[in-house]
Amino acid sequence: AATLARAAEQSAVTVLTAATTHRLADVVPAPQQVQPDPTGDWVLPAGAVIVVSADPAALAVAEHLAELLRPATGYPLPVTDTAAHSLPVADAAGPGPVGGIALVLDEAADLGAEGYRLDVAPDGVRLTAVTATGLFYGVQTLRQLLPAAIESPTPVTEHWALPGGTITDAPRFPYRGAMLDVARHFFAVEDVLRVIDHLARYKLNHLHLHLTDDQGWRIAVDSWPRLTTVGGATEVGGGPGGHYTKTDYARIVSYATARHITVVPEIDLPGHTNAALVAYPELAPDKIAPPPYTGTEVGFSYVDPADERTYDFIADVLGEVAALTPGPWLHIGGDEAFKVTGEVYTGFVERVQRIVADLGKTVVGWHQLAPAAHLDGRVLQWWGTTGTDPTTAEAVRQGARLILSPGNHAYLDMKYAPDTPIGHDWAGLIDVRKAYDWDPGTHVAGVPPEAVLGVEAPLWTESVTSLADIEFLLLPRLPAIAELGWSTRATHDWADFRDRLAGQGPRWATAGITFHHAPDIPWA
Ligand code: TNX
Repeated sequence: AATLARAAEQSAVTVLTAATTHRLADVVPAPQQVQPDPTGDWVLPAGAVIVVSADPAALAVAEHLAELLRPATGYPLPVTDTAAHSLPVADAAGPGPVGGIALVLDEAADLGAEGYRLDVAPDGVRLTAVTATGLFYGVQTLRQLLPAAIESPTPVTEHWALPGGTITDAPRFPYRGAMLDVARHFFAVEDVLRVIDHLARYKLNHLHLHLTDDQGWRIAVDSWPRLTTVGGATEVGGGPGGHYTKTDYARIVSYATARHITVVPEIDLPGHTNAALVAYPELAPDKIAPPPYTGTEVGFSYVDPADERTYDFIADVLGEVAALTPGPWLHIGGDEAFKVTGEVYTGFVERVQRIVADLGKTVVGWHQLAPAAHLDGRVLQWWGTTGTDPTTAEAVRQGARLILSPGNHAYLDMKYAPDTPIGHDWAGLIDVRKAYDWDPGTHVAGVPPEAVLGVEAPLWTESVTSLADIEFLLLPRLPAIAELGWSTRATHDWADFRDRLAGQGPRWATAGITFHHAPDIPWA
């Protein structure tokens, strides 16, 4: 009788599994290779353990996984490293621990620096990667394969089933980012951390912070304190503005680092500098402080390119920002400096590029930097809407690499549709399909795929005043850009993407994340 009862129980479990298990391919961004094994489904038991290779970075990823799974499951999910644990996870070819999740670092695995393999079998789950970063991406995939209820902040009763099989995955491009403009409207550290969470879900690895603009200066610089006390006290629409102390910025950087995300700070020069000029009129061409600016026009302000003091200022600012920033990049803007033209502009940019290089950092700038002389390693960020610019193509021929942020596909401040309550339309309307249907590898004429470092989705915030606004514009388009950065072109398919994206809706809803119920997505 006991045997019969157990058989009945098992078949009930099987039925439930069939009803609640996702397809192994239901992941955004699309994984490179998916081999489902319908006999391999696994259910996370209450007593599951997470076992991890004895390595501090891998251990941190295992803890991150446990923290993602504990709130909804209510399970303890203890984390132990293999040195302290007897389960046979060191054998990379063998099965995972019975009833557990193994995170295995394997230097010999053929998975690349960011790749991972996920094996789900009836006796457990094994994640394998060469680096902790690869494990982190595997964790994001694992999370998406659990029922949407896993996003609940409080315990729920669920059958925590995972679909059986193997995923082998790695990114197409090394640079996958999003930008948040904290200058037009200021956003608290907590909001930025939440944006970082959204990036991490979709395997983005760069957060570009647009820290300075006409309407506000947002990062503390000890040697020029009025930048924040005066320059930080304004924003679009006349609100109070704000700024990040060095401690605030360090918090953002460390939160990002823990999620394998590199912060790219932007100090926009020589234009977009009204807030700095209000604080330090000596930087202004006429040495007269302009009035604070809280409107949304562009292109009127600039620091004096003819005054040596300007370059002292820039060296001080970039020096302090570089010292706070562990990542390799310093973004120097360079866009819309309409009043600094020709040789004055290129001469200015060339000097600033040198300052960045002397600080040991790599220059990133908007593609307006293109006519300035090449400097080794420099990266241009394409925000054009036409797909052609001979000057940019020439800069690439000289060795510049390109980050793709085409205004008419990747600008998350563009409206979805004419009736979108916030956003702009100067680069056109961007519905989800428009955000998805382009190829970063071939988008700009004369720029070969090898010169493309990756993609970035910028969010300008002239019309954005709250975290809910940010999320509304980010979701569901950010995953589209993330997929273009991560997934191999062979997986590109609108109908398939649309269906996978639909499955994200219940996750966001469960997690309390705002999103646009875009009509082109068949929301689950
Ligand atoms: C252009 S894109 C800008 C920003 C604005 C944005 C609004 C770029 C490099 N400059 O200053 O915020 O358009 O969409």
